[in-house]
Amino acid sequence: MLNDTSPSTSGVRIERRNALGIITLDRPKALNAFDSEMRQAIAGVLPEFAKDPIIYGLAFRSSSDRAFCAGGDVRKIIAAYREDPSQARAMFADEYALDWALECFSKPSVSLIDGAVMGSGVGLSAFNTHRVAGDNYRFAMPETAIGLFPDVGAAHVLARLPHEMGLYLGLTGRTIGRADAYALGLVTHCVSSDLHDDIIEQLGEAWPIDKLLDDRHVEPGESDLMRHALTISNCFAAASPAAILDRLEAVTGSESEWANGVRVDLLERAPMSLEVTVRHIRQARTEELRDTLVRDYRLACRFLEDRDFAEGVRALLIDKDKAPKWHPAVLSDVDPVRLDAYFRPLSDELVLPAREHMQAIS
Ligand code: QUE
Repeated sequence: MLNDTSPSTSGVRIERRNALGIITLDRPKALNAFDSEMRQAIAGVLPEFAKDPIIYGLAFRSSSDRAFCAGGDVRKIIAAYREDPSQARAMFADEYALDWALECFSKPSVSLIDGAVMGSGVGLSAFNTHRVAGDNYRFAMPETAIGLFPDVGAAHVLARLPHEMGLYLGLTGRTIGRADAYALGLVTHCVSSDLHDDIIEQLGEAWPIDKLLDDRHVEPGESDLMRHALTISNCFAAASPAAILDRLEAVTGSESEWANGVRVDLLERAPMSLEVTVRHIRQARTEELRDTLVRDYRLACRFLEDRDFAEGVRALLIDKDKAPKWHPAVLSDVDPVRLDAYFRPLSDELVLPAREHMQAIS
Protein backbone atom coordinates (compact mmCIF):
# COMPACT_ATOMS: atom_id res chain seq x y z
CA MET A 1 0.00 0.00 0.00
CA LEU A 2 3.02 2.29 0.29
CA ASN A 3 4.65 3.42 -2.90
CA ASP A 4 8.08 4.23 -1.52
CA THR A 5 10.56 1.88 0.04
CA SER A 6 12.90 3.83 2.29
CA PRO A 7 14.12 1.42 4.98
CA SER A 8 12.89 1.46 8.53
CA THR A 9 15.35 0.48 11.22
CA SER A 10 13.51 2.10 14.11
CA GLY A 11 10.00 0.82 13.31
CA VAL A 12 8.96 4.17 11.86
CA ARG A 13 9.71 5.79 8.53
CA ILE A 14 10.08 9.53 8.38
CA GLU A 15 9.71 11.42 5.12
CA ARG A 16 9.07 14.88 3.81
CA ARG A 17 6.72 15.20 0.87
CA ASN A 18 6.90 18.88 -0.05
CA ALA A 19 4.92 20.67 2.65
CA LEU A 20 4.05 17.52 4.61
CA GLY A 21 6.02 15.68 7.26
CA ILE A 22 5.03 12.01 7.17
CA ILE A 23 5.51 9.51 9.99
CA THR A 24 4.72 5.94 8.96
CA LEU A 25 4.45 3.39 11.75
CA ASP A 26 6.24 0.38 10.29
CA ARG A 27 6.44 -2.62 12.60
CA PRO A 28 3.62 -4.51 10.90
CA LYS A 29 4.37 -8.00 12.28
CA ALA A 30 3.87 -6.65 15.82
CA LEU A 31 0.81 -4.61 14.74
CA ASN A 32 3.01 -1.55 15.29
CA ALA A 33 3.35 -2.25 19.02
CA PHE A 34 4.98 0.97 20.15
CA ASP A 35 8.52 0.77 21.57
CA SER A 36 11.35 3.13 22.60
CA GLU A 37 13.01 3.15 19.16
CA MET A 38 9.78 4.29 17.53
CA ARG A 39 9.22 6.80 20.32
CA GLN A 40 12.71 8.24 19.94
CA ALA A 41 12.47 8.58 16.16
CA ILE A 42 9.19 10.49 16.41
CA ALA A 43 10.26 12.68 19.34
CA GLY A 44 13.43 13.62 17.44
CA VAL A 45 11.70 14.80 14.30
CA LEU A 46 8.83 16.80 15.85
CA PRO A 47 10.93 19.90 16.68
CA GLU A 48 12.41 19.82 13.16
CA PHE A 49 8.97 19.72 11.54
CA ALA A 50 7.71 22.45 13.89
CA LYS A 51 10.60 24.78 12.96
CA ASP A 52 10.81 24.03 9.22
CA PRO A 53 9.06 26.87 7.30
CA ILE A 54 8.44 24.53 4.34
CA ILE A 55 6.42 22.13 6.48
CA TYR A 56 2.70 22.93 6.66
CA GLY A 57 1.58 19.91 8.66
CA LEU A 58 2.23 16.43 9.94
CA ALA A 59 0.61 13.11 9.04
CA PHE A 60 0.74 9.79 10.87
CA ARG A 61 -0.10 6.59 9.03
CA SER A 62 0.67 2.87 9.22
CA SER A 63 2.28 0.45 6.76
CA SER A 64 -0.26 -2.20 7.86
CA ASP A 65 -3.97 -2.22 7.11
CA ARG A 66 -4.52 -4.43 10.18
CA ALA A 67 -3.38 -1.86 12.72
CA PHE A 68 -2.51 1.79 13.08
CA CYS A 69 -0.93 0.87 16.44
CA ALA A 70 -2.28 -1.95 18.63
CA GLY A 71 -0.67 -0.73 21.85
CA GLY A 72 2.58 -0.30 23.66
CA ASP A 73 5.14 -3.07 23.67
CA VAL A 74 4.19 -4.03 27.23
CA ARG A 75 6.13 -7.29 27.11
CA LYS A 76 9.30 -5.25 26.59
CA ILE A 77 8.39 -2.98 29.50
CA ILE A 78 7.84 -5.92 31.86
CA ALA A 79 11.12 -7.54 30.73
CA ALA A 80 12.96 -4.23 31.17
CA TYR A 81 11.56 -3.81 34.70
CA ARG A 82 13.09 -7.14 35.77
CA GLU A 83 16.51 -6.05 34.45
CA ASP A 84 16.45 -2.42 35.51
CA PRO A 85 13.32 -0.80 37.02
CA SER A 86 14.49 2.72 36.15
CA GLN A 87 14.62 1.78 32.47
CA ALA A 88 11.01 0.56 32.50
CA ARG A 89 9.90 3.75 34.27
CA ALA A 90 11.75 5.81 31.65
CA MET A 91 9.84 4.02 28.89
CA PHE A 92 6.57 5.29 30.35
CA ALA A 93 7.95 8.77 31.12
CA ASP A 94 9.35 9.23 27.61
CA GLU A 95 6.14 8.06 25.96
CA TYR A 96 3.97 10.42 28.01
CA ALA A 97 6.38 13.27 27.21
CA LEU A 98 5.88 12.46 23.51
CA ASP A 99 2.10 12.54 23.96
CA TRP A 100 2.50 16.02 25.47
CA ALA A 101 4.77 17.11 22.60
CA LEU A 102 2.09 16.00 20.13
CA GLU A 103 -0.57 18.00 21.99
CA CYS A 104 1.73 21.06 21.83
CA PHE A 105 2.70 20.58 18.15
CA SER A 106 1.89 23.92 16.56
CA LYS A 107 0.87 22.92 13.01
CA PRO A 108 -2.03 20.85 11.65
CA SER A 109 -1.56 17.17 12.42
CA VAL A 110 -3.59 14.28 11.08
CA SER A 111 -3.65 10.57 11.85
CA LEU A 112 -4.91 8.34 9.04
CA ILE A 113 -6.15 5.42 11.09
CA ASP A 114 -7.14 2.04 9.70
CA GLY A 115 -7.36 -1.16 11.71
CA ALA A 116 -6.67 -1.20 15.44
CA VAL A 117 -5.88 1.96 17.39
CA MET A 118 -5.34 0.96 20.99
CA GLY A 119 -3.31 2.07 23.99
CA SER A 120 -0.18 3.86 22.78
CA GLY A 121 -1.78 4.34 19.35
CA VAL A 122 -4.49 6.40 21.02
CA GLY A 123 -1.78 8.58 22.58
CA LEU A 124 -0.18 9.15 19.17
CA SER A 125 -3.41 10.14 17.44
CA ALA A 126 -5.84 11.58 20.01
CA PHE A 127 -4.08 14.94 20.32
CA ASN A 128 -3.78 15.50 16.57
CA THR A 129 -5.93 18.30 15.19
CA HIS A 130 -7.53 15.84 12.72
CA ARG A 131 -8.24 12.12 13.19
CA VAL A 132 -9.40 10.21 10.14
CA ALA A 133 -10.94 6.74 10.41
CA GLY A 134 -10.64 4.24 7.56
CA ASP A 135 -13.14 1.44 6.89
CA ASN A 136 -11.61 -1.02 9.38
CA TYR A 137 -11.01 1.43 12.23
CA ARG A 138 -11.25 -0.19 15.70
CA PHE A 139 -10.63 1.77 18.90
CA ALA A 140 -9.99 0.49 22.43
CA MET A 141 -8.25 1.34 25.67
CA PRO A 142 -7.99 -2.30 26.86
CA GLU A 143 -5.50 -1.90 29.72
CA THR A 144 -7.75 -3.01 32.59
CA ALA A 145 -7.62 -6.47 30.96
CA ILE A 146 -3.85 -6.67 31.55
CA GLY A 147 -3.90 -5.20 35.06
CA LEU A 148 -2.95 -1.70 33.94
CA PHE A 149 -5.09 1.44 33.41
CA PRO A 150 -5.90 3.77 30.49
CA ASP A 151 -2.72 5.87 30.23
CA VAL A 152 -1.10 8.00 27.45
CA GLY A 153 -3.36 10.93 28.32
CA ALA A 154 -6.44 8.97 27.25
CA ALA A 155 -8.14 9.74 30.59
CA HIS A 156 -8.23 13.40 29.48
CA VAL A 157 -10.14 12.41 26.35
CA LEU A 158 -12.35 9.77 28.02
CA ALA A 159 -13.31 12.27 30.75
CA ARG A 160 -14.78 14.58 28.09
CA LEU A 161 -16.98 12.05 26.27
CA PRO A 162 -20.76 12.35 26.67
CA HIS A 163 -23.06 9.95 28.60
CA GLU A 164 -20.26 8.55 30.84
CA MET A 165 -18.96 6.79 27.71
CA GLY A 166 -15.36 7.36 28.82
CA LEU A 167 -15.88 5.41 32.02
CA TYR A 168 -17.60 2.67 30.01
CA LEU A 169 -14.73 2.44 27.49
CA GLY A 170 -11.92 2.82 30.02
CA LEU A 171 -13.32 0.30 32.50
CA THR A 172 -14.54 -2.42 30.12
CA GLY A 173 -11.71 -1.96 27.60
CA ARG A 174 -14.25 -2.83 24.92
CA THR A 175 -13.57 -2.14 21.23
CA ILE A 176 -15.70 0.24 19.18
CA GLY A 177 -15.88 0.82 15.43
CA ARG A 178 -15.80 4.06 13.53
CA ALA A 179 -19.52 4.90 13.63
CA ASP A 180 -19.29 4.86 17.44
CA ALA A 181 -15.99 6.74 17.49
CA TYR A 182 -17.35 9.40 15.14
CA ALA A 183 -20.51 9.83 17.23
CA LEU A 184 -18.29 10.38 20.29
CA GLY A 185 -15.89 12.76 18.52
CA LEU A 186 -12.90 10.44 18.89
CA VAL A 187 -12.44 10.80 15.14
CA THR A 188 -13.14 13.96 13.18
CA HIS A 189 -13.65 12.34 9.75
CA CYS A 190 -14.49 8.99 8.16
CA VAL A 191 -12.71 8.51 4.86
CA SER A 192 -12.47 5.32 2.79
CA SER A 193 -9.04 3.73 3.29
CA ASP A 194 -8.49 3.81 -0.50
CA LEU A 195 -8.27 7.60 -0.29
CA HIS A 196 -5.67 7.85 2.47
CA ASP A 197 -2.69 7.92 0.08
CA ASP A 198 -4.47 10.60 -1.93
CA ILE A 199 -4.91 12.70 1.23
CA ILE A 200 -1.16 12.43 1.85
CA GLU A 201 -0.46 13.64 -1.71
CA GLN A 202 -2.79 16.63 -1.46
CA LEU A 203 -1.50 17.64 1.96
CA GLY A 204 1.97 17.59 0.41
CA GLU A 205 0.70 20.26 -1.99
CA ALA A 206 -0.43 22.22 1.08
CA TRP A 207 -4.13 21.91 0.29
CA PRO A 208 -6.17 23.30 3.19
CA ILE A 209 -6.75 20.32 5.43
CA ASP A 210 -10.34 20.98 6.53
CA LYS A 211 -11.82 21.20 3.04
CA LEU A 212 -9.71 18.26 1.89
CA LEU A 213 -11.08 16.01 4.65
CA ASP A 214 -14.64 17.40 4.70
CA ASP A 215 -14.98 16.69 0.95
CA ARG A 216 -13.92 13.04 1.39
CA HIS A 217 -15.87 12.35 4.57
CA VAL A 218 -18.63 9.73 4.40
CA GLU A 219 -21.32 9.41 7.07
CA PRO A 220 -20.47 6.18 8.90
CA GLY A 221 -24.03 5.07 9.71
CA GLU A 222 -25.75 4.69 13.04
CA SER A 223 -23.75 4.19 16.21
CA ASP A 224 -24.66 0.91 17.96
CA LEU A 225 -23.13 2.19 21.17
CA MET A 226 -25.36 5.29 21.29
CA ARG A 227 -28.42 3.03 21.55
CA HIS A 228 -27.13 2.16 25.03
CA ALA A 229 -26.34 5.76 26.03
CA LEU A 230 -29.06 5.99 28.67
CA THR A 231 -28.10 2.69 30.33
CA ILE A 232 -24.42 3.65 30.26
CA SER A 233 -24.98 7.11 31.69
CA ASN A 234 -27.22 5.75 34.45
CA CYS A 235 -24.88 2.91 35.47
CA PHE A 236 -21.43 4.48 35.01
CA ALA A 237 -22.33 7.61 36.98
CA ALA A 238 -22.22 5.47 40.15
CA ALA A 239 -19.55 6.33 42.70
CA SER A 240 -17.36 3.22 42.54
CA PRO A 241 -16.77 0.13 40.39
CA ALA A 242 -18.81 -1.94 42.87
CA ALA A 243 -21.71 0.53 42.64
CA ILE A 244 -21.46 0.45 38.81
CA LEU A 245 -21.74 -3.36 38.93
CA ASP A 246 -24.79 -3.09 41.23
CA ARG A 247 -26.51 -0.69 38.84
CA LEU A 248 -25.75 -2.93 35.84
CA GLU A 249 -27.27 -5.88 37.69
CA ALA A 250 -30.40 -3.88 38.49
CA VAL A 251 -31.10 -2.96 34.84
CA THR A 252 -34.44 -4.40 33.74
CA GLY A 253 -36.31 -4.69 30.45
CA SER A 254 -34.83 -4.64 26.97
CA GLU A 255 -31.41 -3.47 28.17
CA SER A 256 -30.92 -6.08 30.90
CA GLU A 257 -29.16 -8.65 28.73
CA TRP A 258 -26.74 -6.09 27.33
CA ALA A 259 -26.08 -4.66 30.80
CA ASN A 260 -25.34 -8.14 32.10
CA GLY A 261 -22.77 -8.66 29.34
CA VAL A 262 -21.02 -5.47 30.41
CA ARG A 263 -21.08 -6.67 34.03
CA VAL A 264 -19.52 -10.01 33.06
CA ASP A 265 -16.72 -8.16 31.22
CA LEU A 266 -16.03 -5.91 34.20
CA LEU A 267 -15.83 -8.90 36.56
CA GLU A 268 -12.90 -10.23 34.49
CA ARG A 269 -10.90 -7.02 34.74
CA ALA A 270 -8.31 -6.41 37.45
CA PRO A 271 -10.13 -4.98 40.52
CA MET A 272 -7.29 -2.56 41.35
CA SER A 273 -7.22 -1.39 37.72
CA LEU A 274 -10.96 -0.65 37.86
CA GLU A 275 -10.65 1.37 41.09
CA VAL A 276 -7.69 3.37 39.77
CA THR A 277 -9.38 3.98 36.40
CA VAL A 278 -12.56 5.44 37.93
CA ARG A 279 -10.57 7.88 40.05
CA HIS A 280 -8.13 8.76 37.28
CA ILE A 281 -10.81 9.59 34.69
CA ARG A 282 -12.93 11.56 37.17
CA GLN A 283 -9.95 13.64 38.27
CA ALA A 284 -9.08 14.29 34.62
CA ARG A 285 -12.43 16.05 34.06
CA THR A 286 -11.24 19.33 35.52
CA GLU A 287 -7.58 19.18 34.52
CA GLU A 288 -5.28 20.13 31.73
CA LEU A 289 -3.76 17.24 29.77
CA ARG A 290 -0.35 17.98 31.29
CA ASP A 291 -1.58 17.21 34.82
CA THR A 292 -3.26 14.02 33.66
CA LEU A 293 -0.02 12.84 32.04
CA VAL A 294 1.87 13.56 35.25
CA ARG A 295 -0.60 11.33 37.09
CA ASP A 296 -0.38 8.71 34.31
CA TYR A 297 3.30 8.44 35.20
CA ARG A 298 2.64 8.13 38.95
CA LEU A 299 0.13 5.38 38.33
CA ALA A 300 2.31 3.56 35.78
CA CYS A 301 5.18 3.45 38.31
CA ARG A 302 2.84 2.02 40.97
CA PHE A 303 1.52 -0.63 38.57
CA LEU A 304 5.12 -1.60 37.70
CA GLU A 305 5.84 -2.16 41.40
CA ASP A 306 2.64 -4.12 42.02
CA ARG A 307 1.65 -7.59 40.78
CA ASP A 308 -1.34 -7.28 38.44
CA PHE A 309 0.38 -5.67 35.45
CA ALA A 310 3.04 -8.39 35.10
CA GLU A 311 0.38 -11.06 35.74
CA GLY A 312 -1.96 -9.60 33.11
CA VAL A 313 0.80 -9.45 30.49
CA ARG A 314 1.73 -13.04 31.33
CA ALA A 315 -1.85 -14.32 31.10
CA LEU A 316 -3.01 -12.42 28.00
CA LEU A 317 0.13 -11.84 25.93
CA ILE A 318 2.84 -14.34 26.96
CA ASP A 319 1.26 -17.64 28.12
CA LYS A 320 -2.10 -16.68 26.59
CA ASP A 321 -4.03 -18.80 29.11
CA LYS A 322 -6.37 -15.80 29.52
CA ALA A 323 -6.69 -16.66 33.22
CA PRO A 324 -4.94 -13.91 35.18
CA LYS A 325 -4.90 -14.26 38.98
CA TRP A 326 -5.55 -10.72 40.19
CA HIS A 327 -4.37 -9.41 43.54
CA PRO A 328 -6.69 -8.60 45.16
CA ALA A 329 -9.07 -10.89 43.27
CA VAL A 330 -12.30 -9.06 44.11
CA LEU A 331 -13.30 -5.40 44.43
CA SER A 332 -14.37 -5.77 48.05
CA ASP A 333 -10.79 -6.70 48.95
CA VAL A 334 -9.19 -3.58 47.45
CA ASP A 335 -7.54 -1.80 50.38
CA PRO A 336 -8.45 1.92 50.29
CA VAL A 337 -5.07 2.80 51.80
CA ARG A 338 -3.28 0.96 49.02
CA LEU A 339 -5.51 2.63 46.44
CA ASP A 340 -4.69 6.08 47.86
CA ALA A 341 -0.99 5.21 47.71
CA TYR A 342 -1.22 4.76 43.91
CA PHE A 343 -2.14 8.44 43.57
CA ARG A 344 0.51 9.93 45.86
CA PRO A 345 3.23 12.05 44.22
CA LEU A 346 6.51 10.29 43.44
CA SER A 347 9.88 11.38 44.78
CA ASP A 348 10.79 11.61 41.09
CA GLU A 349 7.81 13.12 39.26
CA LEU A 350 7.40 13.41 35.51
CA VAL A 351 8.36 16.96 34.54
CA LEU A 352 6.64 18.33 31.45
CA PRO A 353 7.44 21.86 30.24
CA ALA A 354 4.51 24.28 30.03
CA ARG A 355 2.82 24.59 26.63
CA GLU A 356 4.34 28.06 26.00
CA HIS A 357 7.79 26.59 26.53
CA MET A 358 7.07 23.64 24.23
CA GLN A 359 5.99 26.06 21.50
CA ALA A 360 8.77 28.62 21.90
CA ILE A 361 10.89 29.16 18.79
CA SER A 362 14.42 27.99 19.46
C1 QUE B 1 -4.68 -5.16 26.64
C2 QUE B 1 -3.64 -4.34 26.32
C3 QUE B 1 -2.77 -4.64 25.27
C4 QUE B 1 -3.02 -5.79 24.51
C5 QUE B 1 -4.09 -6.62 24.83
C6 QUE B 1 -4.90 -6.30 25.89
C7 QUE B 1 -1.65 -3.82 24.93
C8 QUE B 1 -0.83 -4.26 23.83
C9 QUE B 1 -1.15 -5.41 23.11
C10 QUE B 1 -0.37 -5.88 21.99
C11 QUE B 1 0.08 -5.03 21.01
C12 QUE B 1 0.81 -5.49 19.93
C13 QUE B 1 1.14 -6.80 19.82
C14 QUE B 1 0.67 -7.68 20.80
C15 QUE B 1 -0.08 -7.22 21.86
O1 QUE B 1 -2.22 -6.14 23.48
O2 QUE B 1 -1.39 -2.77 25.56
O3 QUE B 1 0.97 -8.98 20.68
O4 QUE B 1 1.89 -7.28 18.77
O5 QUE B 1 0.24 -3.52 23.51
O6 QUE B 1 -5.94 -7.11 26.23
O7 QUE B 1 -3.41 -3.22 27.03
